[in-house]
Amino acid sequence: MKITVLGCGALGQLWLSTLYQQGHDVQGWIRIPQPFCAVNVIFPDGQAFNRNLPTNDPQHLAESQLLLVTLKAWQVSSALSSLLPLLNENCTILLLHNGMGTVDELPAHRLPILLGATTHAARHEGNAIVHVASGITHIGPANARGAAASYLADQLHDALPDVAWHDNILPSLWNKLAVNCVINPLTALHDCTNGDLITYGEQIEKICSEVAEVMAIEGYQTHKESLLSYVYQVIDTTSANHSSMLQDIRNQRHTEIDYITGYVLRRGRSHGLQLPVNNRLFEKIKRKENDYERFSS
Ligand code: KPL
Repeated sequence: MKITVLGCGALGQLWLSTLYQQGHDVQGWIRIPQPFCAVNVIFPDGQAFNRNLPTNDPQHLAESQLLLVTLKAWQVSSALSSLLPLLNENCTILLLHNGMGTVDELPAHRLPILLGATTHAARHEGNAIVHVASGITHIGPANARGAAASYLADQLHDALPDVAWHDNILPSLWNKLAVNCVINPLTALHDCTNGDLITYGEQIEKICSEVAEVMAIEGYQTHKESLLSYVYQVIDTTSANHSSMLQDIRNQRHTEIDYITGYVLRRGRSHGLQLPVNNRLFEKIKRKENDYERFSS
């Protein structure tokens, strides 16, 4: 299959390497074009993939059957707006990022779109990407044409298992959103690993309780207890991780808070809900972000 991976960060390189190894015709797409993308991944079993893969070939993009978007949530709509006119009408777009709400920002189009959430963890170490934890990628349709693209779950599963297809992907995305509402801002504010969060039980419970309230009013069957149990499971399996938001704050990069806690606050507000605990976390992260962005612009 011809595939373009938009974004060649840790997750992008993980997918590029595994799809290439599976025999797919892959290229990367990066903001500042370069002749190739150096993909250097070390897998959990110690095996390494180290190869230069092609990038930014417009012909390859036009013929791609899948555009796999691994950008940060806040980069998605502007990057995709310029690429949408270059894609063929059967190209499926899969958005894989933390948070929700990007699909509502895209310009009108008729392409099949899938949304996904992954629990694979990969991070930069020197020049390499280390695939630190295997996980599950949940995918499903964001529009009617996306519903016909379930065959992609098998292709992606063969490259980087596990991949699970959901006819209704939204409950999985909300569960992952709850995890990110807890782990990302708390680790960024306390400058700690995911595992260190077990000492913040009271705050974790309040965050989950507010997210569960929004989910319930949006029509999802959920309880604070089930969100809590999922959050603690992820804290446990990723205990040594430095969350993506902690890394963003440490490196003075823009964070995904607008699409994580910000998305929950927007949905809550539309139902007249006050979410004081999540609101405070949102403001604190925005303040940190503004402190360094003020000086860089
Ligand atoms: O998605 C993550 C992130 O860091 O962004 C979690 C699941 C919290 C793992 O660190």
